[in-house]
Amino acid sequence: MRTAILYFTTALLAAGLLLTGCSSASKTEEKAASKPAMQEYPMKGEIKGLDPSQHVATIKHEAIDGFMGAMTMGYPVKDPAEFSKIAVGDAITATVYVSGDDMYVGNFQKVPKDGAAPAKK
Ligand SMILES: [Cu+2]
Repeated sequence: MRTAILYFTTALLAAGLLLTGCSSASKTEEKAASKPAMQEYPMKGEIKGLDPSQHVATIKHEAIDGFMGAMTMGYPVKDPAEFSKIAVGDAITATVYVSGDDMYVGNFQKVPKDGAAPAKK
């Protein structure tokens, strides 16, 4: 029982750390919209870790235009179907969904690692 509580506390702390990771970056964009509309940002990166119990994917991602710089951080993946699509080591593109303080990632697409990814024009 004690270990379960410890684990839960640890998970809460970890979640808190994850959320503070990008809060400052996202806050700067806001103020304009009083009602938090759903924003979508394209993401490109690599899956570095998966936490199936929390449905959090640690993603090393490139800079996300208008949202945050390149970094490695944990992102909640709300849709179980999306979470099951990805594995550690996958190169992916995805969409970051942001609404107010809520943020999660979905729309995962695997990218071939051979550099065969479609070039941006
Ligand atoms: Cu971040």
